[in-house]
Amino acid sequence: MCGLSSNDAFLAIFRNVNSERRIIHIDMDAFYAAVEQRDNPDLAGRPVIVGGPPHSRGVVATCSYEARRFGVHSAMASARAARICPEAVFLPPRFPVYRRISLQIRALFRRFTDLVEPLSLDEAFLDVTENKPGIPSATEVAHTIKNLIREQTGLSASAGVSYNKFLAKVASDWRKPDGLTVVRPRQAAAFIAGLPIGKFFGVGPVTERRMHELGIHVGADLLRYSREEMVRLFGKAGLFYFDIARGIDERPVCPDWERKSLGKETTLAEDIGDRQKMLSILEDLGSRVEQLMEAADLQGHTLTLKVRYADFTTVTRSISFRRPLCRVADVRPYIKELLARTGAGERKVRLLGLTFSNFRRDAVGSEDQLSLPFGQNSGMG
Ligand code: DCP
Ligand code: MG
Repeated sequence: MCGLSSNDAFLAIFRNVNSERRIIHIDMDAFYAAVEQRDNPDLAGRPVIVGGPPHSRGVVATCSYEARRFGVHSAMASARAARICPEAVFLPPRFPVYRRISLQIRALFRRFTDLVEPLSLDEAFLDVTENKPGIPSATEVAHTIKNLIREQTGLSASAGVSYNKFLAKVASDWRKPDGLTVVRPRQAAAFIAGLPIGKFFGVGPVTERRMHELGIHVGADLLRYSREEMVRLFGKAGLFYFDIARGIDERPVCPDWERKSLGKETTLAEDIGDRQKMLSILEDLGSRVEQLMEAADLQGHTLTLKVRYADFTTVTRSISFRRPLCRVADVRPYIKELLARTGAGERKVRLLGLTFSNFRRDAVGSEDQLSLPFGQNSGMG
């Protein structure tokens, strides 16, 4: 530990941070559920759950704030949600509608800047350091965008404004729904110091547990560790945590057309050796990646599987298709094939990831015809 104790030293860390940029993170409130309530006034003010039906093995995609009061949340088994909130109305998702609204709000964002990076159907980063209308205050821009979203879609969004992506994202989540939270450079140190570690970018449930075991509960606890200790404890991600604990996050807002790949990975709650289980986890990852790809209106010619074994060695396997794809239904056989080309199963696995790359940007095809793979050994091996 580097033994940081005095408050002055603590504040000094933040003094050299680059705070020139103005970043906004926008996140729609209870997105799918809010759309359902908007389109059916009978549902206003009632607990609404969008997701799989309770008698199936489905899960909650999202729920209205009325349902959240009962303890219902995303990813909860629908059966359990029905038990704790018996009067809830269950509805299946209507993706085409959500997608249309998503494009609508993205068009609004582009009135202010072309530096728009969608993270999913309902959230995006905007770099408004220089914005098209020339509004000097980023807070003002965020306020205007929230109002426009409400006027044009009838929905509410929450916004976070700060000088980097990490802080903007945490801020948008700070006072939901209909929130607007600004974290000024001067406030960042105190804000991060008190922030629960689970709210940090990239800290999933597994890392969160690990940090709790180490006695790291809030941002301030991270400051006790040197860069080297962070790397020893958390690998490459440790470097990132080291920086964001100090208010440093230089990642640029990366618009679609600059993006080279898009994917997701997940560290498993425990190492597994059962391939069937791995495939079902990859299926979930695949649906999340599919949503991100669709939100960004992207399709890829290449799919890469990442496998990290229990001993932390990592391999990737790629496959390329003639026709660009993004749907899990289309790539399911390839996922299986890619997994078969690793040692997963014989060796236990601690992390799985799926990434599309090699994008096609023009007209997204509408037929669902499966293309034949070519160059199966291309990409990383
Ligand atoms: N979603 C999903 N499965 C999850 C999480 C989210 O299908 N595990 C979908 C449904 C959400 C949408 O993505 O409506 C946006 O996700 P958010 O995490 O932003 O959740 P909400 O917008 O629903 O609520 P909040 O007001 O907390 O942002
Ligand atoms: Mg949301």
